[in-house]
Order: sequence, then C-alpha cells, then structure tokens
Amino acid sequence: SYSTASDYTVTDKFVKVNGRTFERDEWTNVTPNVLSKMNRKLHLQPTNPISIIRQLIESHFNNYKPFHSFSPIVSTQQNFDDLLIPKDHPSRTKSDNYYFDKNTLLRAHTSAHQLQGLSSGEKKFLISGDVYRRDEIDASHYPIFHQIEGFAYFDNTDPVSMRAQIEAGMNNDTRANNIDLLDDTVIKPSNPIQGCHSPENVQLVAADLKHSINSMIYSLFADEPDLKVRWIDAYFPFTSPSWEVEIFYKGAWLEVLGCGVVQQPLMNKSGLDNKIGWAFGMGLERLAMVLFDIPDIRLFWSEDKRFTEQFTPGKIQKFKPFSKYPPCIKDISFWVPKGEWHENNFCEVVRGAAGDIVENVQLIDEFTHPKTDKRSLCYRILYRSMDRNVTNEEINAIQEKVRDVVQDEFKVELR
Ligand code: FA5
Ligand code: MG
Repeated sequence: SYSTASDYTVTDKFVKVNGRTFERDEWTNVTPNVLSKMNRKLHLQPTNPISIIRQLIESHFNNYKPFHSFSPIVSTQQNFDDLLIPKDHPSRTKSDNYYFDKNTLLRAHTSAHQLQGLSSGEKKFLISGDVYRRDEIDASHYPIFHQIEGFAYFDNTDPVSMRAQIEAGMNNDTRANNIDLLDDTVIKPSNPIQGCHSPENVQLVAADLKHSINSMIYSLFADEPDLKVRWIDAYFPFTSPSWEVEIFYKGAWLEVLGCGVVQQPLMNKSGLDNKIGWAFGMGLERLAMVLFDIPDIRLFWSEDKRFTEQFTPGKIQKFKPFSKYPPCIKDISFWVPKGEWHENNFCEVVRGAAGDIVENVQLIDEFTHPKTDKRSLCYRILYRSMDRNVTNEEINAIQEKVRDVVQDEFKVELR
C-alpha cells in the first residue's frame, strides 16, 4: 500500500508538485483537478480494472521488460521533439495539453518515454502510465487516462537472418512460429516504407507487429468469440508505415491503438542505427470499458467500495452496476465575444470550478444575433456524485461559482 495523495500548491507565481517547483509563464495551465490525481496511479492499484488489464498485457508479452513508474512530468523535448513532432504541430497547443511551463508538461502519451525505454538497452519493452489531455467531459472522455506502449527492435540484417530472429522471438504463439503463415500485412505506397529501409525487412517487422498485437487482443477477448478486429492506415510523425487498430463492439468500430514501424532517425538518436523496430500505443480505459462492461470512464476513479471491491487481480469480469445517485441539471447561457471559442477550455474551466461532480457538459443551443453578430451559447451541465446524493442548494452554490469563473475567464456576457 502507498499514499495516493498528491502534494501540490498552485499560486499566481508558481506551481509546486511532488517536490518540484515551476515558475509560472505564459504556458502554465495545469489545474488543481489534474494535479490532485497525479498520485492515484490507477494502473498500479491491483484491483482497478486499468491495472488488471495492464497486468494481463504484461503477462501476455512475458519476454518484454515492463516499465510503469516513469514520472508523468516530462519535457516538451520528450513529449514532442524526440518523436519528430514538428514545432508547429497542433498537438503541442495549450488547449490540448497541461503545461507547467513552456518546457514542461504532463505527458500526453506514453510515447514520451520511447527514448528512455531504448536507453535501458532492452530490445523489447512495455511502458504504462497515466496520460493527460485537455478534452471534453462525458462518459468516455476524462482528462486523465492510461496508455500502454509496446516497443520491439531487431538487427536490421539480411532478410533470412531477420526472419530467423523474428520467429525465434514469437514465443507467445501456440501455432507454428512461422511468420509467413501469419502474415497478411499489405503495405501500400500511400502509407510508405521509409526510404532507408528495405521493403522485405519492413514486411517482416510489420508482420511481427501485426501478429503481436492481434494475438494480444485475441487473448484479452478470449471469451468473446465474435470479436472483429481491423487494421486501417494511419499517420504518426514517429512511425511509417503506421496503422490504427479498431475492434467491433456493440455495433460500432472502436479505435484502441496506434502503431507502426519506428522512424529510423528516432532509433539513430539512441545509437541504434543498425536496428529496425516497431511501436504501439494503446488506451487502457477503452479496453477496460469494453472488457468489464463499465459504462462510464469516471467509475475507474471511484473510491466507492461498491466499485473498488468488485474486481480481482488477473481476472476479467463484468461490472455489476449499482444504483446511481440522481443528477442535478443546470444550464448556463452567455454571449461570446467575436472570434474563436475553445470548447475544451470551457469544459476545463467548468471542471476546475466544480470538480468531478460534473458528469457532462453539452452545448444545447447556439445562435448568432442577426444585428449585433454576437454569438449566444447555452451549455447544459449535468451534476452527479458517484458516491452520494447532492442537494439542490449545494449545486446552486457550485453553479454560481461556475458562472463567476466563466465570466472572468472568457469575458462573456452571462444571460
Ligand atoms: C498516440 O497517443 C500515439 N502515441 C500512439 C502510438 C504509439 C502510435 C506508438 C505509433 C507508435 P492516439 O492519440 O491516437 O495516439 O492515442 C492512442 C490510443 O489512446 C487511442 O487509440 C485510444 O485507445 C487512446 N485514447 C486517445 N485519446 C483518448 C481519450 N481521450 N480517452 C480515452 N482513450 C484515448
Ligand atoms: Mg488516434
């Protein structure tokens, strides 16, 4: 057992967390809400479904070195530059991330640790952890979620020895370890092989990637015989070719991971010029929601015993719903000044003022005044506690605070 309380202070001059102090600058936008959860580490709480899935994946990839305790506070170098993400890439913006200062942020993906993993000298490794993105608020989006990264590399030799290496490493498969039998990867010119790579070797690496991921997914979903998995072409600055993997669940395709053949400059930075590798990054919440039948992403954070005492390490089991407490719904409408409107920031401010009691924020009405050209927005906020009844008076007080903060922060005219 360990402490899950974060130690943090936010002032107008600095942000202090877990013993580190950052002076505020024009990039600082971390919120008390996310800082307060930094030490929860759901992926390490043995009976939390996030952790159960992490453990099952780590046992499946039993010849991979697992890392799960890298600090979520990373540099922009780690989160972006090391991964060849261009300086002007939209994923760097303040409205998508939580920055401590212009050089430091809460990691937005576990890929931020790829170079750290490589510097360990391990040829096959996993990295799991909490990741942070400013996002909307609803049953499938929460500003903190968890990912697991997988990475494997090989000697980039002649195709015959490459094949031998890859087949020797395929000790997770119960079928013949013959990559040719398993390979149905089609590499297209629109999702290109890097100029420095030989097509034959890329085919082998991609086949191992595809086989490794599919066998992991099929082992997690062993009890769901009708599972459908599909691979679609994708783009990431740090892999090429790249794919996303989707599973068919309750009538819709659900994206579960991104992956690809690692950009060679990234390998070369680690002194691995003569190696070739693959990587994937997968969201644990989505998998856990599907596998455990968990209807709301916020349940993972619940400290209600009716949730925390349901699950057993090593076992996938269906969530038994307990009755929800009644919601309390309040609308807020206002005129916004001309120009851009960042809904993510609005949701963030609402959550900052009200906390986790906000279950959902939804735009329900929008119009532009024909004469003044001013835009009117109306948002509906659904308040509900996961662990108790809320009173109308209590919510009215919170709603008042939300109104004040929204007015201050966005210079809107409340209606
Ligand atoms: C990435 O984060 C890349 N780092 C993945 C990667 C790693 C690609 C290595 C290539 C090589 P993306 O933003 O698509 O990509 O997120 C990866 C997965 O995280 C998604 O497929 C999804 O399962 C999960 N994910 C992303 N955003 C959310 C969210 N807001 N809530 C829950 N899960 C999410
Ligand atoms: Mg994606």
